[in-house]
Amino acid sequence: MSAEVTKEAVETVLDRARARSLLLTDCVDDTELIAQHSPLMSPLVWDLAHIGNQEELWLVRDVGGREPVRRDIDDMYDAFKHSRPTRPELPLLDPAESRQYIRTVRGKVLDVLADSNFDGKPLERSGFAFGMIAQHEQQHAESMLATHQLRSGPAALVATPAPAVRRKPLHDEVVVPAGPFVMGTDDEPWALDNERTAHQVYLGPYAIDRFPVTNGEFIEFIDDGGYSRPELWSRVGWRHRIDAKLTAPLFWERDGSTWWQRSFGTDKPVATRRPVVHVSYFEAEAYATWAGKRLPTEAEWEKAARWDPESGRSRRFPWGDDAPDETRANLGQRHLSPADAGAYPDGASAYGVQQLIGDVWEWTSSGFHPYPGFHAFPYREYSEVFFGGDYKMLRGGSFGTDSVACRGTFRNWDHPIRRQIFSGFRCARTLSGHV
Ligand code: AVJ
Ligand code: FE
Repeated sequence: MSAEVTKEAVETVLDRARARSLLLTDCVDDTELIAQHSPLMSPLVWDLAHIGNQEELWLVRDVGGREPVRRDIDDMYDAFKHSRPTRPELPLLDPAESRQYIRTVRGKVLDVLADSNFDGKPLERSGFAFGMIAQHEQQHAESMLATHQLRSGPAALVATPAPAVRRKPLHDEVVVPAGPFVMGTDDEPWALDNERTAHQVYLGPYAIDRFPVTNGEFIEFIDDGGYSRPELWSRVGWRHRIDAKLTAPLFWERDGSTWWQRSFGTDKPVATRRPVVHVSYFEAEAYATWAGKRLPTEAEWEKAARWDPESGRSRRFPWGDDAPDETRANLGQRHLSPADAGAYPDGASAYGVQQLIGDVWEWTSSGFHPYPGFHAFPYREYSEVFFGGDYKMLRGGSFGTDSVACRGTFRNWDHPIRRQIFSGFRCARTLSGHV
């Protein structure tokens, strides 16, 4: 979004989010919508009505000051009151009721939008509350996509294959010289509370991989005994590797000398030139150690992605300030996998780092902490209650992230053991001396 956010633009992103939620829930039958496909995920029908409930709370009631549509269901769709494994036992709205509910809410929201004053109170300024709700729906759509990947049973989703690159990418890194840069933002209209405020950070010299680590590279780590060498793993990481019996990324299976990967209901040989996906933080960390490197910090990731040393300012996206499109990043479930390393040269950052936005969420070594001047907005439960917890930050978005919920400043987080998300990584290393 540029500084001038129009109501047409708001309607476009709300429509796009809704079309995707419906696509993800209309492609399977009611039994599949009600089922819990993994204890890590909600039933799809819970996500669907939860999307509508958040929209009702913030846009119909708070911004619009209108009468509640269904106050009686607030408790059931409050993520903090019911943990994921317990959600199937709730007397949830059934699929037809859920669809009806979100349709009713959306009708009222379009009415509220027409009346809203984008220059008014903070929640409505630049359409923030509407943007927040569009991002919320898209975040749940990405979770629903992860649920689809966990489903057993035949493929329900279709998409064109992600772009391929003939040439094998070089093991290649980019040097980022020492110096300050501006992290976070004050003027991105739909930035969430944890992306604020803009502040200067000084970093020493480092190198960062030009591309995310690929499946082919990850296989070299496996073949070199990566999963059986405790010295490559952190203490907690190795503990987890043993307890969870990790031997390869999630959804991988070996057949003789060939690695196979289950992807949205279809088995395919692992595509060696694509970024590795479905690895935990601990696996990423072990790989980096094996490679003689480490994971980047959040600040290192963001400087490589946003800082333009020539103009001395941070960009909204690696390539500049323009919104993502299909020539620059693999986003929005346009493809159902990451694209080959090197597939988006036009998405390169000022330093020449590629595929920072889209393809895979990238693990960083940083925990979740507020930036200077943080204040919870509009609710503590989006970010603040997670600060200091057992989380690692992920950056850049995946092939399953919509562009409304992805930008150079966007911060995601999860537990370091998680790998049902579309998580990969790239490596970095400290450089010594003057660069
Ligand atoms: C920011 C992706 C970790 O999905 O748990 C959705 C986003 N917050 N509903 C999540 C979110 C409330 C959140 N993440
Ligand atoms: Fe939510």
